[in-house]
Amino acid sequence: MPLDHLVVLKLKPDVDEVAFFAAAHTLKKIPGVVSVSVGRNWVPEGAGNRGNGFTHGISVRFESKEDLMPYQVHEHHVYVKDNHIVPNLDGPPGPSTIMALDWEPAKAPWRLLGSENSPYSIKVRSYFRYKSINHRWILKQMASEESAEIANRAKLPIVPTVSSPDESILQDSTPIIELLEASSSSGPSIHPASASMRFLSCLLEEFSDEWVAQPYPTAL
Ligand SMILES: N[C@@H](CCC(=O)N[C@@H](CS)C(=O)NCC(=O)O)C(=O)O
Repeated sequence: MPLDHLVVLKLKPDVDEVAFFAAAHTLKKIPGVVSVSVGRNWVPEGAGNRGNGFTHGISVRFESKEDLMPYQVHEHHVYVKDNHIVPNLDGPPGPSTIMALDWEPAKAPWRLLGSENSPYSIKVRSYFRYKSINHRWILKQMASEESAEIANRAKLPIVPTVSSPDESILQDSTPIIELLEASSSSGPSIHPASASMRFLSCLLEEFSDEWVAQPYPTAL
């Protein structure tokens, strides 16, 4: 998972921005750095500017959080900090001239559009709970903007309908669960370890899911 590193700076009014921006971009050559963005706060003073005196920002994306500490002590980072950042600060290095934040970008949750009366919805919700997958349960009956937004992207007007973190739509409870099971390594498996028990488990699932719900034939 990537790590985003944000540094917010209060630089002197007469900072040589061309040199400062060029130096910041050279940080890209440090191992683990995916991208660098640097610039001046473009909102003018008095026009809704909420910079609290801070004037510039540098954001660095790393391949992973393991890259941050080696970056901090990397000789090129130390060079850029000592020669282009600290001398340009509008005051001594401290809380009023520099701040930094680092975060792993949080994934949007899975969203499960379902109904309390729908056994297929409850089946998929049980799976999300069993695997401790971060998700939101959205009731179709509530007819909210969010439920309409998910339903409108779905091919079929049925529940459960699942919207993934990357906004793709999944339908039909068994393939939804199998897809999640194949793509996640976390949590307990829903399949028994032995091949014969796994076959039996799939057979029971298939029977209960597709056939037990069918109307019983009254005449042969
Ligand atoms: N094979 C589908 C069946 C889904 C299904 O039949 N859902 C019913 C509710 S249990 C449904 O949405 N019916 C239409 C509706 O409620 O508007 C699955 O396993 O997800």
